[in-house]
Amino acid sequence: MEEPGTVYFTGTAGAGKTSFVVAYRDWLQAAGYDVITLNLDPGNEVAEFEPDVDIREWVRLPEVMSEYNLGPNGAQVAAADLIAIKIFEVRQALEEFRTDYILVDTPGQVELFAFRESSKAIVEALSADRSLIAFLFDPALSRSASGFAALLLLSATVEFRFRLPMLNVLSKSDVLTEAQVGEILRWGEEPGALYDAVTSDLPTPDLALSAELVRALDTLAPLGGLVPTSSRSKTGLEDFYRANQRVFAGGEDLEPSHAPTSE
Ligand SMILES: Nc1nc2c(ncn2[C@@H]2O[C@H](COP(=O)(O)OP(=O)(O)O)[C@@H](O)[C@H]2O)c(=O)[nH]1
Ligand SMILES: [Mg+2]
Repeated sequence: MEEPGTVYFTGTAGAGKTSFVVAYRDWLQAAGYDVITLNLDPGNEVAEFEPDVDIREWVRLPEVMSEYNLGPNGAQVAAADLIAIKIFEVRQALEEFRTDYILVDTPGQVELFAFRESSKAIVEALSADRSLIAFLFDPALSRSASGFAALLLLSATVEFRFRLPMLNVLSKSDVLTEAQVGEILRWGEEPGALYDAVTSDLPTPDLALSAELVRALDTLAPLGGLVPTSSRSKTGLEDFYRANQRVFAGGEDLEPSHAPTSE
């Protein structure tokens, strides 16, 4: 059997990672694919999310806090390194499943995933060829041009750190109007439009900085299309799936392992 495709979900706290993992798992299952979920967030508290493999079996935030006498933030940082120590046990647990897809929910705070050396070790230990990172753009930040530009930089930072294929996702798009979604997509496609919007956003625009920033974005993050999705209204999931396939199979659609056939 082919190695499963592994999708890591990252983005700022509250961007909708856990909800997206749940919605996308359900979509893949309904489409006939085998999919399992892995929770790597030791602080995950979304009740509807029952991951198949859960890091909390090995690393629990309250226990890290009391054992090392740390507050919640310190405990998150310590936990990120403790996860790396347990990662081969996590991999063994994953290997007990035969599956097409592994969806990985990552720690709530993007910096714990993007900036800890241990995260790179985790990703290397868990998956080889067929993996990608989905970076979720929170609509609350993406609505303003400067917020969107900042997220583009963050997404580029994640790509720079992991050197894995990236898919940028506009999450919770149900909270935006169609016009807002259209504007955000345009910022992603036309750096000039983003530049104009960023500079008109700022009360005293630092034009030189903004211009350099937009140039950097243009070269760093040629955004291969931002995919608007909503876990609440279950939209964009098929588009996201197709984008996954373009990464995993070079554009070819995989046969679902037990999908109902049309005959
Ligand atoms: N309107 C709307 N809210 C969402 C959607 N996805 C998640 N949320 C809400 O956004 C908040 C954060 O979601 P969560 O999945 O926990 O984000 P995470 O911190 O990135 O894992 C929760 O209150 C969710 O109910 C969505 O597609 N639409
Ligand atoms: Mg979460």
